[in-house]
Amino acid sequence: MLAAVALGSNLASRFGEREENLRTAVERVCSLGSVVAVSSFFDTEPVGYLDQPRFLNGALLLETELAPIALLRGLLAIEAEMGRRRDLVVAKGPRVIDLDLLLVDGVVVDTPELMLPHPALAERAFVLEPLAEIAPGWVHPVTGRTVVEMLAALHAKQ
Ligand code: PH2
Ligand code: MG
Ligand code: MG
Repeated sequence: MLAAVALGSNLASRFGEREENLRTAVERVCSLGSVVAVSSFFDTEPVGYLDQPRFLNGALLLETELAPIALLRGLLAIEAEMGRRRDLVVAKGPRVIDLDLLLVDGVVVDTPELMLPHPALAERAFVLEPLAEIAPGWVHPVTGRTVVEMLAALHAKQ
């Protein structure tokens, strides 16, 4: 199955600055399947919780045999191994690495542990912009909109 994953970082870590964090995460995601595309990395203004450093955001496409829930757990394990702490910090606050599962083929899931497509996908330019580079025509299985259409709709709103 093909999956789309968002990457974000706005803190330095033992791996280096934000860019090294994203590159390290991409390398580690290779253990979950085959990474078939990686976007450029975009320097972005923090959204939501504003009092934090700027983010570096990107996206990748992963061809994987893992079921969506196993893939999610694999991504969370990589975040934890890279030093992401969920216990000490504010929600939506600064992080060494954030790996969000955005889309898996035509899969729609709505459980407490996993929602697919990612519920905030259509609202986040910092996710749609990099995704539009590597999967412009990927269709949201609920709204029927492509990534490029979602991005255009978001820009039209702002
Ligand atoms: N992630 C958040 C909250 N705000 N802003 C930007 N620019 N990029 C992010 O990845 C981001 C954010 C929570 O996941
Ligand atoms: Mg996350
Ligand atoms: Mg996130």
